[in-house]
This record gives sequence, structure tokens and C-alpha cells, in this order.
Amino acid sequence: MKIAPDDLFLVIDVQNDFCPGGALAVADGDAVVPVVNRLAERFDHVVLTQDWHPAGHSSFATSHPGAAPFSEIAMPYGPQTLWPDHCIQGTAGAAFHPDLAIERAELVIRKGFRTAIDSYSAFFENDRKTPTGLAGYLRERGFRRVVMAGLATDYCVQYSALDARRLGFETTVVLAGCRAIDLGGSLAVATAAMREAGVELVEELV
Ligand code: VGL
Ligand code: ZN
Repeated sequence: MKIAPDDLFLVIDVQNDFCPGGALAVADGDAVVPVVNRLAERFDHVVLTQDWHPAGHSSFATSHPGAAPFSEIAMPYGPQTLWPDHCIQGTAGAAFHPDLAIERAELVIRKGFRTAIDSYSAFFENDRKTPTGLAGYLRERGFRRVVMAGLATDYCVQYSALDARRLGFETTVVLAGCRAIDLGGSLAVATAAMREAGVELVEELV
């Protein structure tokens, strides 16, 4: 794929808490860092997302007495997986991986900052309705295609890719720059859903 000036590289949640040693570590999560850095150099425009929760966020198992991390509960907006406390605003865990090249990022979009609702997607909170503002930003700047990578393939990358497609952007996910949580087969489900929606899945961007 030739990279065009109206292609955007969207880097999803490459933060310490999703890397080995972090609160919600994704296996091999830090392996995406050099891949993402190399990809970012090839694009004219780069945007980052940052999972950014207040302490006591409703997606944390600790906010629901008796609930175990990785179990699921019903929220007013639908089913919600409960996570270990992670990416708490201002903590080291919420910071970007120290080796992530962030200098060229033109925008950092933070998400998950409302206590009552989680936000996997870079575009909408988990009600799939409340916008983050990213779609308006991308449209106003005239981007046509969104190429993305980051963490985790089956959660924030998947939700962001499905929404980007739904919003009418050409959408590519570079799998070499992604790693999955893979909870109960969620990676296979996510991969099928992205394909079905017309998201282009590639191992590398050639
Ligand atoms: C994520 C679970 C909870 C992600 C964020 O970045 O994929 N997953 N918060
Ligand atoms: Zn989160």
C-alpha cells in the first residue's frame, strides 16, 4: 500500500499498563513498540490514543464488590468486561511506553475518562454513541484512510477499526504492530468481525 498524504496512522494505547509488568499486561505487548515506531516514520500524520481512567472507574473489578477481574457485568449501555485497575490518570502505568516515539504525534486523544462508562474505541465510548470528537477532527482535516496498530487487537484496536469503517474511513490494521488480550477466544471473534466489516487486515504494511 502506498502511503498517501491523507492517510493517518492511529496508534492505540501503547501504554505501560498494557506492557509486561503493567497492571493489564498484554502478552508481548512491548513488542509492538519498534514496529509502531517504524510505521509512524512512514506517515505524514500520526495520532495517538491514551486510555485514561479516573480512580474508581466503573470498568475496574474493584469498583464492584465481589466481582472478579475479567468477569462480565451488565451496564446500562450493555455488557462490560471488568478489568484490573489500569491506566489511572497521571500514573506511570497510564504513561506511554518510554520507547514509543511520540514526538511527531499531532493529537493525543484520551478516552475512558468518564467514571460511568468505558471507552475502548478511539471514536465512541462503549455505548457506541457518545463521540470522542476524533471523527470530526479527522473529517475536518480531510483524512480518508486510517491505518492503525497498538494494544489490544481484540479490544481497543478492534473497536476503533470497526468504528472507523462505520464512519466511512478506509481502514487498515497492521497486525505485526498489535498484540491481543485474547479472553475466551476474543481474538478470533475480533478478527472475523473486522474482516466482515471491511477492515483490511495486513501482517505488515508493504
Ligand atoms: C483496553 C481493556 C481495557 C485496550 C483498554 O486498550 O485494549 N482493554 N482498557
Ligand atoms: Zn481501560
